[in-house]
Amino acid sequence: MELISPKNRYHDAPRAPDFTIDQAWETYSAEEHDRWDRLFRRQKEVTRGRACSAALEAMEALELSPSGIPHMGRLSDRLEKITGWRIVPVAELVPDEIFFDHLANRRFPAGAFIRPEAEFDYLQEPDIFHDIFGHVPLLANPVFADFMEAYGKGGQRAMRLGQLHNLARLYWYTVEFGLIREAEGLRIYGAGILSSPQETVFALEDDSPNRIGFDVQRLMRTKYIIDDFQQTYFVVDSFEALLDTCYKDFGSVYADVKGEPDYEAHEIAPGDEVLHRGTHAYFDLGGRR
Ligand code: HBI
Ligand code: FE
Repeated sequence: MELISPKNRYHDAPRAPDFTIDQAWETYSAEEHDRWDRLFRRQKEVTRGRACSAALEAMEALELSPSGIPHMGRLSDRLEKITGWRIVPVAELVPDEIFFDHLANRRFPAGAFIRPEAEFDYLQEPDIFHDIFGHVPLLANPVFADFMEAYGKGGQRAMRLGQLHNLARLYWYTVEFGLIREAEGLRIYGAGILSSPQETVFALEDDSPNRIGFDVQRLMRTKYIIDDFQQTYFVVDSFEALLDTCYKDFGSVYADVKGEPDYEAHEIAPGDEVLHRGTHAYFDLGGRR
């Protein structure tokens, strides 16, 4: 029986100035490898027919599988051959400027710890399953890989302009909770959805949330919630469309939204391309049960 270990045994790991640590892959216990396998098998099943095709194809190309917790260095060797990205182990959330610098240099900081059994279904902090199952596959898609580097560079500028909160909303409603239109219908690309069995179904199939066409200015004015399913999901037509928003000068977008009132997470705004007007029934029942 696994000793009741502290939630995150990497919390006090020695770290480099860029907050990276040693993954110490050989220290994962059999229980931790088994937990990865159970998380992987369940999520692989529930994302079938729901994850975007780019993510499903990348999982095969990267040989992600239920064969224990991945070794980030070896996985990075495969990823780097495709888009030049590497995965660097970190203990937990790192300061924004460190995070943006990694992204701007095609390094994705991934938590080295795996969630405790007690938080098998849901945890707020990004553990290795959220980061590798949720975020890493799309880094193998050349256009999304370019978007993530551009996002990192945009984040560094946003910090200098004091506009970080706008860019955090862009990250949240795309990288973490984004949907994409495919020929067969809506599909998921946001890591926060892809790594959550419940939200994978809720985001696509529940009547409760709004589903709205992606509009960067509208999105930057929209509040979000961090401890429950989203009340609104934004839908892009393609990763090229997402990348284009980064090549536009964000400065003008910030100027346009500055001083404009925020939208609540559940609101429909004038001019929205409404793909589904949510009933908000889930939240009227009190949210996370
Ligand atoms: N650090 N390790 C890690 N992972 C994240 O996803 C992360 C972070 N630091 C900051 C952050 N995300 C968000 O605030 C971004 O919007 C910057
Ligand atoms: Fe994440």
